[in-house]
Amino acid sequence: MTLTAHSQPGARLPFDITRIRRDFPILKREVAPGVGLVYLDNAATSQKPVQVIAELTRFYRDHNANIHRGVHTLSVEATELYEGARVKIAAFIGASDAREVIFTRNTTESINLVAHGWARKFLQAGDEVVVSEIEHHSNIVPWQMLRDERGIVVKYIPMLPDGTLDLEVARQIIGPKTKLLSITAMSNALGTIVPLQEIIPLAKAQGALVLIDGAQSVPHMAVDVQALGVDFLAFSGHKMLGPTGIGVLWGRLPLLDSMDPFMGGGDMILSVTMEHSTWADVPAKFEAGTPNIADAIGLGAAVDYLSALGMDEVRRHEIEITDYALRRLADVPGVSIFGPMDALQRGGVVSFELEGVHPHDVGQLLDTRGVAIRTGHHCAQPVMAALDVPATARASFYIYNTTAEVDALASALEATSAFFGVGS
Ligand code: 7TS
Repeated sequence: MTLTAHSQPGARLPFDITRIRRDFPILKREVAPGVGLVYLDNAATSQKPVQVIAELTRFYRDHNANIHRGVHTLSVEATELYEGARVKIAAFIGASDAREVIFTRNTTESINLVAHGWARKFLQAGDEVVVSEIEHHSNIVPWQMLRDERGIVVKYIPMLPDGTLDLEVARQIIGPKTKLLSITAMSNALGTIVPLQEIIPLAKAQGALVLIDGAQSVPHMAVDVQALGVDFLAFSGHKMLGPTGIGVLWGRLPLLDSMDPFMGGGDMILSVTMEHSTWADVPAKFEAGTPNIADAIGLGAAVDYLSALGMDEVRRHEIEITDYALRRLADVPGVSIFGPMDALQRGGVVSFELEGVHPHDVGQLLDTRGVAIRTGHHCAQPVMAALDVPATARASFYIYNTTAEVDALASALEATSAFFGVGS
């Protein structure tokens, strides 16, 4: 298929998508002879631009050394690059102090770090952690584990049939026993954007802390931790053009100072005797062992790339392409779309089912036409239970996706529908 920026007459995407696509060599590959790739699985992981790939290569080729421990030139350079990435990431999310940025492996590890370092230390039996029904498993399971270990109570803000949250119930369950509201900014399974500005004050009014799972928001829209007034933000580098194996936990400095380390070892101590040890200051306290130096630096390059585009432009592009996809897919016979139908209420994620065809079959048939989507429960089984489906098919968009690719998805679905005789 020929990829043009705009297949629809009059549809104008706000930035130069042809130029953006040139930065992602993988988008030119074929998945089979003559079958071009249409990559619509960005909620799982994004592709990487040449700028990020080059930064990784440059690091290993010219600067590779361990950090924080050598006086030699390479070690000093590697340390400067690693700490420089921390500063870039802090600015990207509006943090006032780069020490508030802790490098982890991913969102999952960031949330677990709060569960271990903060909740385990400060929560007691009967204390309540409020999450929602639309969370990714990584923001459910750590709290259930702590419930089983410590007797805390996990409460859920329920999902309404349209995939939005029931704010009436939120008002009832967030109360004086709530110590933490841990909530996603955007559902990975349905795309629902959670109205944080309405929910955060409910927790703050009770003196509770707020953790935002930003795995799906930080890559796709401007996120400012000061403006949000939250306490923790967790996100993954690999969903925002960065490498795999690098993530971030941002937390308010006094809170991070008060927390216990998650892991003990090198680089996180101030002093060690045979009797006891004392901890280094934040962020080193939470970065035991040799960290993922190269990938942190790669994430810094990804943040440079996104900042140059402008996160408001990124969001505008995704609203446009999601709006187009919602309208285009609604016209395909047998397709039902889950989640809010307003592109302003959802990120670039469209979850759907094709009547009478298992989502895995949909995914496989689409793959024969080069269209990569995810099928399954999306690590959000409570959402599937609420929808009363075993799985959905999910297309998810990013900065390099075009309306032509949405057309490719729609025609592949039409072919699938015809193949299975849907509606006949
Ligand atoms: N939270 C949300 C909202 C997510 O979408 C994901 C990953 C995670 C947490 C966990 O991120 P990780 O980097 O620690 O794995 N979501 C998906 C997805 O939708 N398909 O694959 C991974």
